[in-house]
Amino acid sequence: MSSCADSHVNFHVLTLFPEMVSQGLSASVTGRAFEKGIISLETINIRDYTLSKHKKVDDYPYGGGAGMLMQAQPVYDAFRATVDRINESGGDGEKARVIYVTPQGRCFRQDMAKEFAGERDLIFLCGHYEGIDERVLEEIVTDYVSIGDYVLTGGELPAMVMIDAISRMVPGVLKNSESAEIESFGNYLLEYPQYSRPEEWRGKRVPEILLSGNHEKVEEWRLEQSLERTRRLRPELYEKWTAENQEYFIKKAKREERARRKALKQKKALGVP
Ligand code: 21W
Repeated sequence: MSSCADSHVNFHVLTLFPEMVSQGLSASVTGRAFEKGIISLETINIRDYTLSKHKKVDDYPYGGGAGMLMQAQPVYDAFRATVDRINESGGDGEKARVIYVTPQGRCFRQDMAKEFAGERDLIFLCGHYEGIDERVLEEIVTDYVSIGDYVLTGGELPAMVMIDAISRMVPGVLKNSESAEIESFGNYLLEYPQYSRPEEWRGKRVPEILLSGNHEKVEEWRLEQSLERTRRLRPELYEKWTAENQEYFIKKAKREERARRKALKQKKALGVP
């Protein structure tokens, strides 16, 4: 648990398909962050650690049933080698979180991404076939995490999804302006609609307020849009936001009350009944 200011995160991925993971993350934002050295990625091919003559890493499940299981030995030895490498690089491999990506895990969320972004080393274990021998999981895994209730063919895509989400929480990966914005909404609200040139496209105009140059009014409009969308599409997120931002509605009610009084005063002054 080291969440220091320059929190570099080293990702270590144990997998049978290392090139899938490294290639998938080499583009775009994560790719640039690897190049800049803000985060690092090491893939460990579990097959490289098999002791079997034919490089076999799977076998039949005891008790019968469909499909094959990844055996404990190659997974464990790949893990030990990773721990050793972390220790050699000045970290504490024994204390590193080991995330097993599995449909049986806790569902991955933004708060978990933020928490993992504070770690120095994260070891991801990707399963294939029907799963992994339970005994090695008991021995090495600290966190069981899923990305949602649908069935995939392996854990590589979930690991990539999590690494992507964790990476953008690491200071320096995103441009400062982008990351500040995320924090201010606490991730509870959906995004407001956005527009770029031209001002009119297929008869549809950009909302006038966005062309006004009144930054304060624009921010107010965007927040209202976000709130309205969230209330309509994700009521449970909306409830969370309102519970934590009661002062927003109090301020808004006061602002509206002031505006009402002012209008009333003006009417009276003009002698409107
Ligand atoms: C899917 C592996 C189904 C095994 C016990 C007895 C990682 C994933 C995965 C996968 C099975 C995630 C069984 C959302 C996902 C993943 C591959 C079936 C059969 N178990 N998040 N029989 N969805 N999926 N197990 O699929 O590895 S995180």
